[in-house]
Amino acid sequence: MSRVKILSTAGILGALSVLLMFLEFPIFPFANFLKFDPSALLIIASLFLFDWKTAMFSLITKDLVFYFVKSGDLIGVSMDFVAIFTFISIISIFRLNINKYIKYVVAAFCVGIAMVLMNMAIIPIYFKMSFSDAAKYFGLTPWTLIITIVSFNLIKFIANAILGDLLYKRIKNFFS
Ligand code: RBF
Repeated sequence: MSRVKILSTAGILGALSVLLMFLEFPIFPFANFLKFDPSALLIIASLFLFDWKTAMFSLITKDLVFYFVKSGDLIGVSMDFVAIFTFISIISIFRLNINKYIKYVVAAFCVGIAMVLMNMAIIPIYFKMSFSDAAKYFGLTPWTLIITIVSFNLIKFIANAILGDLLYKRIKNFFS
């Protein structure tokens, strides 16, 4: 496939994923700033169909368009961006020959750890209170908030990777 065709397909996948982002809902009602949406499945399909660079192009398109049409929440969109960037980067560097589902779980767990650190840095800016005060505000302790963030990212990325993989298998012949 030519470079132009790949880039336009990547842009279309990014634009379609904006629509899926509108389906966002909180998995844990007590931490409603963590919103699940199935849009990462198209970015993951873009990675499997093409490569890391092309998937990054879909991801930048998705979060840029979503920021302008829906959210206006730069921090929220950036957190989604960093989480998906980390996931697709880990999946593309992962060269171990293990079961793909184990790969998804390991990568999703690593994203969970990275996003705990990101949340520790961002929550004081976003909610204007310390991480432990924010935990208290949500009716949690700092540890249960950390477990919530890891669980959220595990669910978000395992679900999106399985769906992205299924979609990839259905459409890959179309692109070869
Ligand atoms: N998205 C993730 O995929 N993982 C996260 O750990 C995560 N943490 C967030 C923390 C804050 C304070 C905010 C505002 C958003 C976070 N998001 C995270 C993004 C969120 O789930 C949602 O996709 C965006 O807010 C776009 O509506």
